[in-house]
Amino acid sequence: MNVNRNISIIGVPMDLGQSRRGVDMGPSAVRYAGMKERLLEIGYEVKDLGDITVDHTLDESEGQLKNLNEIARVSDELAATSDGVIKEGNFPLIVGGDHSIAIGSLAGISRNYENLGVIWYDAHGDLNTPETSPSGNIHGMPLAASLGIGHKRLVNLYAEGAKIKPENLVIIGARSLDPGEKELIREKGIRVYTMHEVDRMGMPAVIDEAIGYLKERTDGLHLSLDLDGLDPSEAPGVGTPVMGGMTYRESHLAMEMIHESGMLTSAEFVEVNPILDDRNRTADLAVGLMGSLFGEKLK
Ligand code: 4U7
Ligand code: MN
Ligand code: MN
Ligand code: MN
Repeated sequence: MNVNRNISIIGVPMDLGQSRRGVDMGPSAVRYAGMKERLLEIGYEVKDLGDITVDHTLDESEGQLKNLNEIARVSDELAATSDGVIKEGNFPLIVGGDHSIAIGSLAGISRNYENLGVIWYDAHGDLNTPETSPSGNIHGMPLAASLGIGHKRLVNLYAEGAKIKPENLVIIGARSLDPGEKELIREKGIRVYTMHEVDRMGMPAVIDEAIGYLKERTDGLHLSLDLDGLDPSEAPGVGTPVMGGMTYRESHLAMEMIHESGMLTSAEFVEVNPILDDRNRTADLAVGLMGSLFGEKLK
């Protein structure tokens, strides 16, 4: 399998999945940091499909779930758009927005594979349900919803039931897991490389093992990269920073190795918040990581 040479960018200016305003400006910040130019420079055909419309004036909660209706509506549109991009033979590159958008991207992308593999690069597990969530914020729930666990509006989005299988998922960089998330990880036997494993094994062994594991069982690979997976000293522009994260070099190496695997079929970069950032540093970082992920040559 070779990396698709035709990339379609989809912006999702969503900030309803969490409580820090400003992450809706993530797609603009990443565009401003030169995403398209960087990919063109490497030699890809790049089409920017623009942003999906998000209505931020809506502010409703359904029980424990904040802004459920508008998040579900946007997710449905994102699912259809990403599904369409793959059906046209292009590579969907989704830019957020908060991580709740992964519910829509995975719903649309997974339609095209029997066994979609997912690498979830994040400080968090995003495996909460309305019952286990300490915050009611949907950006802490997309992975659970995609596994078929949680509110039925999110679980049955775009298609009935689970979109991915727990054995096709690898979480990398976790260092803030809530009690309910830990329970779910144990119950489903989800493969998680916490910061402990990243420190002990080193990033090369983590990625080698993750890729080897996914290669055997999957027919597509989606990377969902939450910028808070990196250390806040390097990615300050995120809403839920957690100390002790992956470094700039570790993250670039991870991207380079994922590229080398030739397995990647879709990707998303989320949680860039320019209001909390230091002169667009986190958006610049995201674009640099895209360079490595898409095979930019160092020499
Ligand atoms: B992100 C949290 F409680 N687990 O559910 C929650 F710590 O997409 C944080 O990874 C979720 O940034 C973070 O609210 C979601 C919290
Ligand atoms: Mn996170
Ligand atoms: Mn996340
Ligand atoms: Mn966050």
